[in-house]
Amino acid sequence: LAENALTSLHDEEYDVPLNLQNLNHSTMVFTKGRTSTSLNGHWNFCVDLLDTGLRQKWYEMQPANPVDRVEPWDYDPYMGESIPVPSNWAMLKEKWYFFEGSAWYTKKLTPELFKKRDSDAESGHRYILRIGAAQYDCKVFLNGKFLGNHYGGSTPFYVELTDDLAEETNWLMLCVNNTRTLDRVPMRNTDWFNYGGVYREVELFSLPREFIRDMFIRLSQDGRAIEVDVVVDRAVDSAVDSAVDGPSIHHAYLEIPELGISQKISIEQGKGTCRIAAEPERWSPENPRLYEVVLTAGEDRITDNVGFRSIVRQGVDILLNGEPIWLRGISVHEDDDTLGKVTSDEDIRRRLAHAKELGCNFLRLAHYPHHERAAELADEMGFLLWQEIPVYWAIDFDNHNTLKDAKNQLIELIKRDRNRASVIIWSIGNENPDTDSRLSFMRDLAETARLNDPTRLVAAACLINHAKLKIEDRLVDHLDVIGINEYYGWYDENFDDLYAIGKNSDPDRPVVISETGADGDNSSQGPSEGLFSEKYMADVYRRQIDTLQKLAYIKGMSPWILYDFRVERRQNIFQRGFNRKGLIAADKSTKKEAFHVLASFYHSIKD
Ligand code: GCB
Repeated sequence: LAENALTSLHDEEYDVPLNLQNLNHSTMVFTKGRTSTSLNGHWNFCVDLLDTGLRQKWYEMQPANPVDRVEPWDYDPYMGESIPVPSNWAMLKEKWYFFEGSAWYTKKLTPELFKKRDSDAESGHRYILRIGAAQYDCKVFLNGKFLGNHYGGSTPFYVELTDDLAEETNWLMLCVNNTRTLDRVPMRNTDWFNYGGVYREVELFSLPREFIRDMFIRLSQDGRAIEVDVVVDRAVDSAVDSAVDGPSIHHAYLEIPELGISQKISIEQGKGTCRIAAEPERWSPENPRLYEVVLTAGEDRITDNVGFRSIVRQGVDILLNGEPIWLRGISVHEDDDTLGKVTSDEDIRRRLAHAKELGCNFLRLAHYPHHERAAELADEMGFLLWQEIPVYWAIDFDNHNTLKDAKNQLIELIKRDRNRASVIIWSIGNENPDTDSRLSFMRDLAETARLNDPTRLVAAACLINHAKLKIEDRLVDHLDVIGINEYYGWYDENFDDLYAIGKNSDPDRPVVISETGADGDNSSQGPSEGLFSEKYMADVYRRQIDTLQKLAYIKGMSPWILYDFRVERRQNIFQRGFNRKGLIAADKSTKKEAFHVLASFYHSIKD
């Protein structure tokens, strides 16, 4: 009740025209490969536990005319403390470690940022702000005007600044709120840390008046052609548009030089679609072949590096380029001992290098969309990916706003990464109770995934009926791949049960063990044997491998997890604020015994 009251306070009492998910997937812009101006770096910052800023309208306070103040504000967004962006505030100061609430970010945008450059389009400019990720609700204000808000902590969002830019200095403000509420996705209870803040890059894009908003390119289902969908956006109702009365775009041109493709695509009412006969070399983990793709439309031009491959489910098999594949995987969180959820190419490359050392061809990026560089680097280095949205445990399946939020996060993830050959699975949930409302909620998500991307497999971490000792979940009928999280040897001690489940279940589609594992504290404080010891953990891995490899319908596994990761809820003497199921400690270098157990299994089945 208290939580709901707080939500409605946000909407009504603060008098901000809050438009839930105003900045949703429909505002997305294709930005990969484009040049941008970075707005990373220092931003003025202030935590605001009581949401005073929304009540006092700090965003309306302009530095140019401070005399307009009717009363003193309790904070001055143009002075005071600053923090780096991207960052998570929990990692910056001890007093912010557990802070949950709103925080204000203010950045001065100098006129040079908007000066016309030689390379710029002739027809005018549109300025698009891209925020890589902000946990969880982000309200965007420019020069005191509310431009929209975004829900969802791990997907990028875009806001057009063009019409609201001042001639001289502009002030950009963000109000980011990471409060966990029952209606959010995820809700309150998660097994990872609630890192608040703007923790991925902030960029400004200068685009021509008509620009390419989206491109979806893939191998056709029959494998004989390349298919592409294009969306071109035209400035509507903007000052730029009324000033320049140019024609709208009727054609786009696709080039894939290495395949000799140069194709004209008709655009009608901003949309075009095309099938081009082609025989590209297939992308696979062994041969991660990427082709440069160039799309031009009017004065706009985008490029991408794309791999072409097929992925289908046939009976209990997963076929990559027509061949059955076994997924030698590992689960990973986006978590760093000192940086929180801030990630970098170096961090992702280290993760993939460790996965390679394990003998993996597959990673489960749990439990929310990771940085887009993860899929780009997996494309380059040859890994298959399971990507997911945080429909985690018991979220509010009866709430239509929760569904709206989950669907939006799913579409934003799919639209961001659907040109990545590495991504083979969209996962729509993790260990959710089998209720009627959950079934209809998740059926809707499965349909949404297929509608936005008919070329990949849909999965979820499903349920085991522990009384009947078999896989049993009504959601299974709506999936291509059944994920199973099981912790025999850890939460469930009796290993014979795992064997019984294996025998009692007769799934008609592939099963991937999306999680299994055990905690192992390998520090000097860790026990030498029994629960929480490295030795016990390694034993669990041995027994798991021994049991699972006998089940023919299991087509892969992604044990939990590559690195120890931070979480508020685990505070026993061996955990000390971390989930210690990592094969490698939180320092991302000290390997535990179980690492070598899994590596020797994966290397033994590799060929
Ligand atoms: C699970 C969850 C995962 C937890 C893990 C654990 O089943 O999906 O988020 O971290 O178990 O360690 O308990």
